[in-house]
Amino acid sequence: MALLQQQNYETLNEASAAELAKKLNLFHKDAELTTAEIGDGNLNLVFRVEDRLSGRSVIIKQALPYAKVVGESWPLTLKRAKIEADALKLFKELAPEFVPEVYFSDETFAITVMEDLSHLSIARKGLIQGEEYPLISKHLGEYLAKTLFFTSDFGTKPSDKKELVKKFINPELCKITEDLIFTDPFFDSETNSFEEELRDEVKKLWADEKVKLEAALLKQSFLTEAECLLHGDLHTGSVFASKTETKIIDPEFAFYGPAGFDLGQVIANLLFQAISCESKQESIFSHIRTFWETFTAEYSRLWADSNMEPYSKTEGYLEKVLKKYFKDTTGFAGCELIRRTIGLAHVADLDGISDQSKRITAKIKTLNLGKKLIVSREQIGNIDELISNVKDSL
Ligand code: SR1
Ligand code: MG
Repeated sequence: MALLQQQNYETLNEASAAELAKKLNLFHKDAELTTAEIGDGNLNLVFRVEDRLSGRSVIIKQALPYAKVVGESWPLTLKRAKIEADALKLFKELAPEFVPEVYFSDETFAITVMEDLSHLSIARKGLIQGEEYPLISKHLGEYLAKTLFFTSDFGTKPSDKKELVKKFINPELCKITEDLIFTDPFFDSETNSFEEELRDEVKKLWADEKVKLEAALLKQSFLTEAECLLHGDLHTGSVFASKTETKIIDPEFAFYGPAGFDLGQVIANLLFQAISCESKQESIFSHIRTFWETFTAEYSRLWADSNMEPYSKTEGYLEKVLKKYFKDTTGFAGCELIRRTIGLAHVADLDGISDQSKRITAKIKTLNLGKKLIVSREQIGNIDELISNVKDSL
């Protein structure tokens, strides 16, 4: 369906977003619509359209043909909007309580129209402001157990999985991750961005062959291990939360990759809170423990009930798989810690520390913890050991 009777992509504005919502019959014909552009991410436009009369609202998200965070000099595929809409629809089937509903999507206009989650807060912002989300870690563990299991060769027929692998080939967004997470921070690359006070620490990283070898192996895993359909960018800015609800948004980086990548991003992004605010450390450690324990319990339940692989009952197989996921999770968490500290896209948890010397100290701790998780991932055997390694670094 070509929107607004046009065949070619055009960037929406507040007026055309409202017009589109009307054309899609998302509101009553007498609705009085107000629209605001509320996008604060790195890549897309996000419009909230609300009917003043009924209070009903929807979100219209449109991919821009470039990376908003950098500008038009960094062109970016519009195909990511289709990937995102398709991933949201699939994840909604697999974990309905944790994913917003998609009402409409259009590939030409790179548009996804979806449920408005404005009654919730972006978890990163809320956590920074001291909000507490008691169920967020349990929900994230359940969400990932379901999406990672049911898109893998354990939870879907290998022939169907191969169709999904094809559908979610996402080379341009994967390249962003390959560069910004796995490569650039480990070299003196132009995309890096960090305070001068960190230069000596960063130079140590660039010269550390041991860390670089392990980062190379993690990058190789990301490039080659098509284990399951990943969200691909599961930081706390991709999570809406309240005390009772959790919704996972923005899977435009979705592709078939190693399970530990999504798991590691969740853990690293929780860790930014522990690193930036001492008084929150115990609560964050408890979330990380709950996240991992929920993930493994739910994943094990799905394995017992729904695994189609004839080898699934073989003694020790599940344990080996979970052990591998844990090792990868630890390493990928380390990469995320490093790239959000000295790479292109930072996090407000660290950058928002207004006291310069405290901010630099926090960032040095983050870099050192990141390195440790990368190089020691074979030795860190379980979630308690991971947490005690974190504690030693803070
Ligand atoms: C150019 S995009 C930079 C970052 O923003 C996205 O949310 C991803 O995390 C990406 O790495
Ligand atoms: Mg995003």
